[in-house]
Amino acid sequence: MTSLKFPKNFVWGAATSAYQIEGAWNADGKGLSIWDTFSRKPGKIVNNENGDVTVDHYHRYKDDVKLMVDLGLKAYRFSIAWTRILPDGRGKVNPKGWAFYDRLIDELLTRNIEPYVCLFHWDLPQALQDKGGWPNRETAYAFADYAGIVSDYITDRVKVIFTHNEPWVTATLGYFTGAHAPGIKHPPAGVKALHHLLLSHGLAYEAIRASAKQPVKIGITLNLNPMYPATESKKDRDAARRVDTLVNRSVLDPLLKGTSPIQESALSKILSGSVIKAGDLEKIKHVDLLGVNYYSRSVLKHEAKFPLVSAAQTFPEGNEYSGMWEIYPEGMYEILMRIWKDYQPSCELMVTENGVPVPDGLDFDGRVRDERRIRYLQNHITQVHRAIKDGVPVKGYFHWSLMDNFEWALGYGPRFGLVYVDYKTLKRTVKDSGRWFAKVIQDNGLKI
Ligand code: GCO
Repeated sequence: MTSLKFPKNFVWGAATSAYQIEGAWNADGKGLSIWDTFSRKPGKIVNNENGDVTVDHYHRYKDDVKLMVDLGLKAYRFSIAWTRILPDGRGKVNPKGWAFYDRLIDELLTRNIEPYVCLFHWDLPQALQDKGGWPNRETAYAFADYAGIVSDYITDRVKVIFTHNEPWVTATLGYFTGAHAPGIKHPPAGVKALHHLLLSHGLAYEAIRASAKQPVKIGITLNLNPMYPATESKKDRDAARRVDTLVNRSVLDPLLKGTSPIQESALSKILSGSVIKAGDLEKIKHVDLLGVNYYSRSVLKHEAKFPLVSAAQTFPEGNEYSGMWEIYPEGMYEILMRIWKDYQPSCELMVTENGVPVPDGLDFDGRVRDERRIRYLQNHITQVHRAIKDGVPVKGYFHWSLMDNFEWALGYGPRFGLVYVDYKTLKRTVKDSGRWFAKVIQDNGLKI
């Protein structure tokens, strides 16, 4: 047995997002978001489920913070629903909506859990979508205003703010493939959305800096996915490289280097003119803390029938898969090393999401024996440790998710939590993986 120790003050946490856990979709003056609207359209979500109630965190937040205490979490990453603060995206603040986050932040701090606040986890105000949503450049300015308002409220107590969670997913699934809200299938809209999301990060960075009451770290969280060729052929290697540009470099380059790979990629062909205006890239390149969400890798082969990328994903036999993705722990190490080597970032790095869906259930004795998740965590956390040992100063690790919740278009099927939720009674039960993770936190390390 080897004992792996993590650096002193390593931040162990868990993550959630507003629409996935809060429920209370129209409580206390909250406005409609694109997920409220989208989930009402028949056929968009598995079983036509929605987040109206989900796990009712809005009313049960005190109990949920107690669960975080039981797990020994040092930090909790959650998102603010824009429509609770500004029901129409702009204009007057809704004091009752703000009061919820005010209470939550106080509760966390009383319990010595550091709040890591994310401003946007996909729930755009419907009123802004009605004006064009993220493909409309104006939305970036609305976001910056909202960021400044929230920063003014929370920075007396909050020290870390993420602007966005996975802008690539917001843009691509929301506007390019339409699998997520607002369900638009228009590739040029997806490309524009991504640029405006990144621009909004830069504008929000300035707005937060201007209104913050103390020095705060301003970050962004990215879904990063190492791309591998299915074979060593030049065609497959080129296919993997193209997809890497679209998924990883399209966000990393602007944020960490101030350049954009869009012009050199196939995406430029579908745009008439450039969406990137003079000065934009300069604005985007400000990050104090880069959050890496790592779940899986993709294996790609050349496939001419897909026009933009000429690539298709393959699922090699013999590899391990969960209900959603391949399980590939080494990818965690590889993505962290790659960021470190290719970009030499001056910002801090953290893993802000990592986890696996497991079809968990309560055993007759009331326990949830989710050995597969324990194994997943053990293998991935080991890879984080390996990256630290090899010189990447990773500052923290957040598990996705604190508790089972609404998994977007997949509804309540996939369970990602350390805490099991019975969706009928909303009773919470800490899973075996939760106890295992609590021990890792307590020991600041693990034995393998
Ligand atoms: C994401 C989101 C989460 C998901 C999780 C599992 O990374 O897609 O941040 O909201 O629920 O990743 O798919």
